[in-house]
Amino acid sequence: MATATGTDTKPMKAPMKPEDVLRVIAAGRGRAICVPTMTTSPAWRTIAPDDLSVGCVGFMGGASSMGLGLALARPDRRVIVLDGDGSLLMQLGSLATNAGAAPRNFVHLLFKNGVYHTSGAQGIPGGLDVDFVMMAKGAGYRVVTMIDDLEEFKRRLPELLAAGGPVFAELHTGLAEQTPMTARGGVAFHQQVENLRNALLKPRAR
Ligand SMILES: Cc1ncc(C[n+]2csc(CCOP(=O)(O)OP(=O)(O)O)c2C)c(N)n1
Ligand SMILES: [Mg+2]
Repeated sequence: MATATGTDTKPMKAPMKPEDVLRVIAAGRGRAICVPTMTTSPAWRTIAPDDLSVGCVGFMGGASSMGLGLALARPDRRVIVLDGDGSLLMQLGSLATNAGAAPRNFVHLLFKNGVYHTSGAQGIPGGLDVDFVMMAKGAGYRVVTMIDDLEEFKRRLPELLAAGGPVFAELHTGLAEQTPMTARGGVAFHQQVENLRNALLKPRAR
């Protein structure tokens, strides 16, 4: 129990910078299809400006469903979803859908910042206390974990990407430098889909 003096509380660990986390993913993803959403979107299009990503902007909680469809359609490719905590909370049932479909090539990375940053940083219900790892495990994901340290993330990402999914990792991250509201633009959704389709149709060329 916390006290006014805070003497019996654990020291707070500084959250990882989301941009640093994204750079580690970009370096280790190989040919994986990536599905960023919310505050991962603006940074991802700078860090990984390729044709193998398709952003989920606007439909909260839809990123992992889009990733699931891609993973089922292309079992030869790994699919990495870069999700937001408020978004996932809005579509919690998607955890059971993803786990039930059991795609071995599906990696769900949750950027847990405790707020709806994109819409003004209002606190999400439960804030940072919501345990998404337990929820994913309860839903039936095969591999679940929490990571709050960048060096550990660097070390463990290859193992998470090689594991038989569905894989879920709750990443403790701070606020991104940009949101889709402060950094508008990027490639239109229909064009991203077209680019991804073209890239996937000639896998040997990539
Ligand atoms: C159904 C629905 N309700 C509200 C919104 C408005 N909205 C857009 S982004 C956002 C917050 C997203 O928060 P989170 O998923 O935690 O991502 P973060 O911005 O923190 O990266 C909200 C409330 C929306 N797009 N869809
Ligand atoms: Mg959030």
